[in-house]
Amino acid sequence: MNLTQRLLEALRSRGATEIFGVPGDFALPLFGEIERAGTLPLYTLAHEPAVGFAADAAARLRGGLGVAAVTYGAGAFNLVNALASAYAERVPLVVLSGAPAAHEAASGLLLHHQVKTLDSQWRVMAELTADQARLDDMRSAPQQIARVLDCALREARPVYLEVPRDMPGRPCDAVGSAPPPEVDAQALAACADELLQRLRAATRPLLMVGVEVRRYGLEARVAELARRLGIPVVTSFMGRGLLAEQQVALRGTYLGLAGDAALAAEVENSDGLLLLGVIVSDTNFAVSARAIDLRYAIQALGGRVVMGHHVYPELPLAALVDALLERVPAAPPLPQLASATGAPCADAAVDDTPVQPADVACAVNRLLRRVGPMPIASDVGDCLFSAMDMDPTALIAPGYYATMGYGVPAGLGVQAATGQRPLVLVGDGAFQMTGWELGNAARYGWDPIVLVYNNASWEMLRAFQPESRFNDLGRWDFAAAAAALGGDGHVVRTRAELDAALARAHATRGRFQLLDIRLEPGARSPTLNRFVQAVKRLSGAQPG
Ligand code: S1T
Ligand code: MG
Repeated sequence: MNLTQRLLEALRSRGATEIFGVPGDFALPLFGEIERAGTLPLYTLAHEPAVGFAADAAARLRGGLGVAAVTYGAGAFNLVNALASAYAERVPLVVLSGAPAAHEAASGLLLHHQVKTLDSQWRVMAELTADQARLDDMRSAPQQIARVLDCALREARPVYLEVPRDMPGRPCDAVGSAPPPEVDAQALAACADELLQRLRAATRPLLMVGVEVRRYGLEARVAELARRLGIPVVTSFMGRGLLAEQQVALRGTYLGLAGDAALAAEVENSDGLLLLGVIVSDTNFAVSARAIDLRYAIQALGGRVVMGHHVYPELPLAALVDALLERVPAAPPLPQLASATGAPCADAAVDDTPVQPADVACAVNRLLRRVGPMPIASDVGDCLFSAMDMDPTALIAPGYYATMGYGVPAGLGVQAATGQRPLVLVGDGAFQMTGWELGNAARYGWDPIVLVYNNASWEMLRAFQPESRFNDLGRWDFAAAAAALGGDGHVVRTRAELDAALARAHATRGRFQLLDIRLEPGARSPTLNRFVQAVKRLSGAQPG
């Protein structure tokens, strides 16, 4: 078997179920071998940012590795922003890049796609990945592949494999799998005992779950721990949707001053705040009414546990959760819990009232309460804030790195990787960046339902700088564009039109459905309004 076949086997055995890519001459041999092998389906998209976002989404929702394949230079550098997002948000994304063959590198000529030196790309990729390898020697390739792929899963970070174009067909030995690093049993026991002692000493203990709980496939075990601890459970902003399908008494999502005041007070006043897999970022904690003194919190993130002035390094989250479960007796089964819901929406009449972002959340809640859960891929913008009022369901979004352009490619990646039909939430500005990728849906049989929050504006920016005219985008007619891309467009102006269009879209399979929701410029979700007020208040600016 050749290098590519071995690489594909190793990727599949670590959870990869497809490859997204855009080829180029330095990657043609690699793409050709991938297509010939057929081990993993190869989905080419229009532009490398979408390749990265789709592979990211596949990894986030399905678990295991996401795979993005690109050509050297122009392709790989186009991928940088999506790769940076994956690094920041702890996603095990594998980048496969073609590269010049050794004899070409030695030609003495400047090669096309070359930047400063032939290693410029390697250096940029090294800054955005947890490990890298150049597969130019078949004696070391199997061990390099195992080391790099196992690192991606262990660290929940992207990694980089460079494949010179004379290598993909070379005979290669099988790729083994390095055993996971030993965990220090004594340190783990000491840590678990101290953590439980702190929780028992607290009068207001509380558990907050974050992205690592999903990255390491721990939702069921963390839900069991939550039940056994019997303490309130919330998710971080980025962790919205976690435990949604688990029987846990979930209070909701912590949004500080931008969210539910009572829930925020519980978090901010807790004297035993246990943060499991929560990225301590401004988007998770910046708009706190009362600065949470994290020195008194218990933080388990990135393979280490910090409580007070004690640091326990090299303790994987899975090992910690299992050690805690061993120490906390099973709880009596909970009565059937009403799952946490989003906005009540009881009073939202479905009538000819002009549609607002809050109405979108209510309409989605009504749909999903009728048809059952659907995964949601959200872009950055008010659409993500409005998702906070939707009933918790599997939600993926770059809530911390906050890059636009994620939503549509991520929806395609979700359907490719899981077969589940997604809802995509995206603003008009973000849709202008990568919405065009919907043109690929038909050839792969994908049919996402895309909700475009068309407010003719970069509204999030206008919220902070209303005087700037550059936030006016003009009204693009996305519904009209849908047909050209192989889908169905629905113009929505009122609440009644929204419900009807959602029902029609859900009933239509085999073609993507695009709801072009015509919002008035300035129309914002309640959560975005509270977020803006909170940021202005905390920064001392006059609330607008
Ligand atoms: N470019 C990229 C790739 N990502 C970004 N996050 C930005 C620029 C900055 C930015 C925002 S929010 C925003 C921009 C340009 C406007 C989003 O407009 P739209 O998609 O229409 O959504 P909405 O109208 O709901 O705001 C973040 C804050 O940095
Ligand atoms: Mg907009």
